[in-house]
Amino acid sequence: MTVLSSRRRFLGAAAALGAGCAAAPLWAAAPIQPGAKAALIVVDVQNCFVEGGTLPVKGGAEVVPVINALAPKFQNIVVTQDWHTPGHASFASAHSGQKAFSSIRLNYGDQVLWPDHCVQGTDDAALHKDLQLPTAQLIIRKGFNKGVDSYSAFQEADRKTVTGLAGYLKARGIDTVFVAGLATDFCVAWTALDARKAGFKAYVIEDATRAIDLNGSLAAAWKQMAAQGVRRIQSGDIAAAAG
Ligand code: VGL
Ligand code: ZN
Repeated sequence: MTVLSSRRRFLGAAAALGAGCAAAPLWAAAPIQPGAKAALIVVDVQNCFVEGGTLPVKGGAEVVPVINALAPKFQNIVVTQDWHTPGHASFASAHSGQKAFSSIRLNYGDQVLWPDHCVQGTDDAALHKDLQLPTAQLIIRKGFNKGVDSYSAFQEADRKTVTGLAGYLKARGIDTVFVAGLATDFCVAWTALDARKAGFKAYVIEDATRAIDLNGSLAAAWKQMAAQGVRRIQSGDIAAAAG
């Protein structure tokens, strides 16, 4: 459409409606209304990933009120927890001479090495205390195989072992996922990308995430997500709960 014809259409619509009667500006995109076939996936909003935790993400706790406000707009909510064994293969401490935030090659591919974090059953691995998701239906724990990491809520880093989440969502007739939580460039991005691979429509709600941003990982993640059809939105793009 040319600029001229779109402007004519806009002016025509404004004139037809008359001044002052439209609640939203005519040029705003229609809000997204998550229905029965949509699920909110709240990724790893755990003590380990906020200030005072073992792998704090800058501003991590700021996603909590945003996610709490989104929750009533969804009929389906899935929560994930990073849930590692002690001595997990993703921990730098499990590899002699290796430092956190470096990378090594494991049998399934490249692995970033992290500080020990989110160990099963510890307070560090618990969900953030202010997270209010009373209607959440499923908690997926991931990264519990000692030798394999799992950023994604769908599939472990060996790219073979599944968590069962795709089957669960499909069995319940869900075809669209909205991903929020921590961290944008690791567990959120891998979850959204695997959702696409499994055939779901996928949105990432940017202001409901915070990133680690290691060596340009955040920009790389957004680029990869765009290429795979993951849509980047803001929490304000989602409509209030119906009814
Ligand atoms: C995550 C690094 C290591 C995440 C989990 O939740 O994004 N990042 N484990
Ligand atoms: Zn982890």
